[in-house]
Amino acid sequence: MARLDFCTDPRLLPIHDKVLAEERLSFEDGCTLYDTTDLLGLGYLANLVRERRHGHRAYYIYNQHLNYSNVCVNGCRFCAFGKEAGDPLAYEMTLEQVFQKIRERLAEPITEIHIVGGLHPTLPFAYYLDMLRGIKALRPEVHLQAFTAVEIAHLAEMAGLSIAETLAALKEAGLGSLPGGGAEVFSPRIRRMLCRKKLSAEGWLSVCRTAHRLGLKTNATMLYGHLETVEERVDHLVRLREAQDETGGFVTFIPLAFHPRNTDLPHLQETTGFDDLKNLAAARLMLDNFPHIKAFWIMIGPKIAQLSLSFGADDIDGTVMEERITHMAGAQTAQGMTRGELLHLIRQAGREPVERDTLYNVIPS
Ligand code: V47
Repeated sequence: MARLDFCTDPRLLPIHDKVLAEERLSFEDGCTLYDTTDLLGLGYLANLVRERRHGHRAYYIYNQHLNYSNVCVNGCRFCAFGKEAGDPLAYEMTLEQVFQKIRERLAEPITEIHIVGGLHPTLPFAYYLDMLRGIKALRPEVHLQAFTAVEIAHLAEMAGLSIAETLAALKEAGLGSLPGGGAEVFSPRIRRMLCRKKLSAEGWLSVCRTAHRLGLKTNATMLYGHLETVEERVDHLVRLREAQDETGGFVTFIPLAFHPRNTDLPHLQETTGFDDLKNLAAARLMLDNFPHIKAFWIMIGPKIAQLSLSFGADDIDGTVMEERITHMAGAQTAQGMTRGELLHLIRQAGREPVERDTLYNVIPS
């Protein structure tokens, strides 16, 4: 067994051997990664994998988030964004308002529009198709990363189409890939407690498999820091790893830090920097078949996102510009960052900034 002099948790040593041998980590290993308090030992292991895959590169993207409506029939208890129709805080953008958001930033070198909303009870399928077509008409070169697997299942139901037919129609209208939201934690116990009406884990994975089969890449997320156990976190990662073995269609994994304000769980504490880094590092080590691990700075703050570039993450997301889901739940981060701010964070961490598009093609500077 190799020695790591700074490692204070001997349980990490056999895992270190596996990492060096590029051997897959087990469910039990995953539990150890979450259980340890040896953050530096854990980070060292995750950084071995991160640098093996990506060297010193740290990716960022010039993107724009668009949350077209928060009207939602699901009523998830962890969510402060979704509102019932008629709620004073409910909103929905007309297509003209959506297009105006895009027009306002036409002068900026945006390569991705990231679109997520609630499960709206009445908006017709044509609204979504026309949204994609209209944005493409304004910005033909942009990649549309739109609608989580949960929204896709809802649209299919509204349109009376199969998942494959729904995705094919959206792709035809300009859809480029799916964001990773809606996965939450796959555990049926958590879904029963927190998001009873939401698409099941099997349903979420099935939409992703169908998307992959149609040539659409997707991301994956895990919402952590609420009522989930360590075992439920590891189970979530293992199930994603198995799905990725089958299709290879996942691009990035993004752990999402729970924000409690204005939710049904306001008594819960915010996640800590320690747990944020642990989640990124454990994901890098467990998800050996995921190309990228993203630190979403909006949720964990720019400073932890910067540190995470040495704890497994190779991507820091991007400019974002306007975000509602986390900010309605009390996020104190800014609404967006400039390219200059992103470059500063990455360079100060000793990494080499690389601008990418959604599918990680490098954008020459
Ligand atoms: O699915 C909801 C989460 C997700 C809260 O694919 C919350 O690159 C924290 O999926 N506190 C939507 N999180 C956002 C999302 C996403 C974000 C960034 C990048 C990508 C990507 C995807 O936000 C939801 C849910 O899991 N969420 N409420 C909350 N209170």
